[in-house]
Amino acid sequence: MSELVSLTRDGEIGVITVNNPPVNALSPGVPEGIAAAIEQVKNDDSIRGAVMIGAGQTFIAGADIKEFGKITSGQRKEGINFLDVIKAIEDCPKPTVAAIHGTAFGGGLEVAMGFHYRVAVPSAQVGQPEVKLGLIPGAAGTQRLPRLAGVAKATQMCADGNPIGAKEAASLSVVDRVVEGDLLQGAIAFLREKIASGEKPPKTRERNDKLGDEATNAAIFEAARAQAKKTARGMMAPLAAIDAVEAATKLSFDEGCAREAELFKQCLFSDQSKAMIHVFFGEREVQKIPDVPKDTKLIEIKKAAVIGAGTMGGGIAMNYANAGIPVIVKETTQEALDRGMATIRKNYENSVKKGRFSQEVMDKRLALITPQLSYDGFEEADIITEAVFEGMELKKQVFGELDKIAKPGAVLASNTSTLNIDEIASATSRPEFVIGHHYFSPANVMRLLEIVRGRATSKEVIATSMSLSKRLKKVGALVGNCYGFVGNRMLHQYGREAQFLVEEGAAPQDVDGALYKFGMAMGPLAVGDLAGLDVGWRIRKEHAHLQKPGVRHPKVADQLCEMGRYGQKTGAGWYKYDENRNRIPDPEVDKLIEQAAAEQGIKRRAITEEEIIERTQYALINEGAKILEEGIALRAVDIDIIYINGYGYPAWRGGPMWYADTVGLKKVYERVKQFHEEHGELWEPAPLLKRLAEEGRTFADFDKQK
Ligand code: 3H9
Repeated sequence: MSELVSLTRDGEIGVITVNNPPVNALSPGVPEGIAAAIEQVKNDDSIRGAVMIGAGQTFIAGADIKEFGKITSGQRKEGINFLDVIKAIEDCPKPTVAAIHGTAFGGGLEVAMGFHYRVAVPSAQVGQPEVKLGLIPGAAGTQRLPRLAGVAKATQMCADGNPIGAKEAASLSVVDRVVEGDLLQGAIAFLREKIASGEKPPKTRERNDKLGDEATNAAIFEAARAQAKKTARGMMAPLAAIDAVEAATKLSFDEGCAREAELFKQCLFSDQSKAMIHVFFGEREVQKIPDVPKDTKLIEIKKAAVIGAGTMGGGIAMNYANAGIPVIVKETTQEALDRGMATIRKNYENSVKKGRFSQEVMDKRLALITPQLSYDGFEEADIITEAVFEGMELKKQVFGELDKIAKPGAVLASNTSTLNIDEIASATSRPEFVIGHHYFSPANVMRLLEIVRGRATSKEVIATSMSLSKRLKKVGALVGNCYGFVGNRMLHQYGREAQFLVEEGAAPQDVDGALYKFGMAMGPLAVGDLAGLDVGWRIRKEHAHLQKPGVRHPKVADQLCEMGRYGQKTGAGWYKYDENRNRIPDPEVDKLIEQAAAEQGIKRRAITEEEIIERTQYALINEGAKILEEGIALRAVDIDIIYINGYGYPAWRGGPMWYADTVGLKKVYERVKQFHEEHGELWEPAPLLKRLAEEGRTFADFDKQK
């Protein structure tokens, strides 16, 4: 045994404790320790059975994810094999119980399923989340889970990766008993009952009664594949997971395990898995701010207020209510307030209809939102978020008013998506309390919160914002202050190239289609129509004075707006929309595009999908490299996390900077140089991109060496 796993006694019961903080991952030493403990239980005549429990906050949260990178990079020679350990647990002649609290995820659940019985506290969760890392269960999870939960549920759990709670696990026989009160004592009591009953310890791998019949299973797998192709478009792991569960229904247990191992290996060595593991660690890395220590004092957020009940303001208020924080929403007219509250109510009603939560939960959340026209109660708010129209004068006016009303020490956040946070802060006497909280539409759904640090923003306000983002179930990413910050500054380049490509010869549906195929949730022109083309138009007009003369800029979007074509909300934009909001290519737009091209002397030509991807992606990457070098983003991975959580970038590509690494920075830089020659100064190569390319390095290296 090792320090990571101990065996103690409670009378005639052996208690195996796994102690590998923070999440008891199956790092080297843990499986070996469990095997040794089981061996001792087997050989010690005074022990009649064993319970295994996790020390600290959880049972086993899975394999140690850090080990996968070591295997694929060749640093670790042998693969990971837990199968023999799990079989040894299952073959133990004395009954064994896994006592689960926190999470039994991935390899954790696979180990637990090797035990003869499982008990869990009500708050415990069990699941096979491997697909979220681009993997499939690799320690017989796809073989044992269907034997406990049945084929349909196991297929779903392995393919979508979502966990289930203890109660549901018990109803599916994944867990044998839900234990109220002390888990260890409950598990020991359960084990003693089993010992007294004389029941032969059941082996999961021998339980074939839930493996179903061929016809029913075929329908389950077909439906699951169709679902995976829709909800996990472009991803190979969910389909591989379904194949592996299917193998459980068609092959012997050992043959099924061999098939699972084969599929696991394919996934492990794929670019997709490497990308998704990068994203997993990235989401945790972004929470770390080098100059803001972990123990920075936080401002307690008990009450919130939001200015503006429009699309953004309403969504932001819902975030607070969802987190149980009372929130005031202020508007300037009763009509706007009523409209905003009606939208909030409708959103909640839809969630209840879809079964996401109960009517009671909805009522509670709605009751936490106080709509009003005045600033009454703002003096008690610990945080006030401004979500008015994107215009500097208006924002400064609002912050001037807030400065007079807000209590000392309150966080004053602006939901600006582009504007200078220092200038907004200058309207107050307390710039250290001013920060950007840039939410993404719909604000109650999108996970990203771009947190914009002003010159004077205090560390307490930054730490509070980062911690708040977790409470609001968001991924908070700290960025520096510049026009458009990280996300929109890059988006500007991406959108620009999409529009140039259209002027140069691609149809809007060609550009959107190629990027959708690449994996983006939606193409950029379709996104423009969805978000409202007038938003960008208003911003462009406000910044018209910054436009350099002689530099090309896209023409068509402005012309669409001048024609009143704002996108979906007006029934037309880059596309026409039918009553069901289906996109339809519009010959009128084609004409407009041809005209714009002619006016600029552009000879339209056939444009390949490859060029569409390169022009749009490399525009993102080149700007990303500039942002990185300027320190606007702390790390390349921060940019990736921002793009995945705020801009519909496919997680399986790892984000734009990771994607650049997979293409190879040398190739990206060469193309950027060519585009620079062909298209001029907008393609000025980022010095960092040039340097890394010439040194044969990657953005991931750059992060490591920071
Ligand atoms: C697998 O099991 C494959 C098998 O089929 C077998 C194949 C042969 N490994 O998230 P947190 C770190 S695949 C290594 O902030 P929370 C994490 O990086 C695995 N490290 O806490 C962080 O480190 P740091 C299947 C891990 O309370 C710290 O722990 N399992 C692992 O919000 C705290 O994490 C999964 O996919 C790990 N497995 O959430 C589960 N897990 O402090 C992945 C966490 O340095 N994990 N860390 O930044 C989770 O979902 C969440 O971490 C969990 C806790 C819900 C457990």
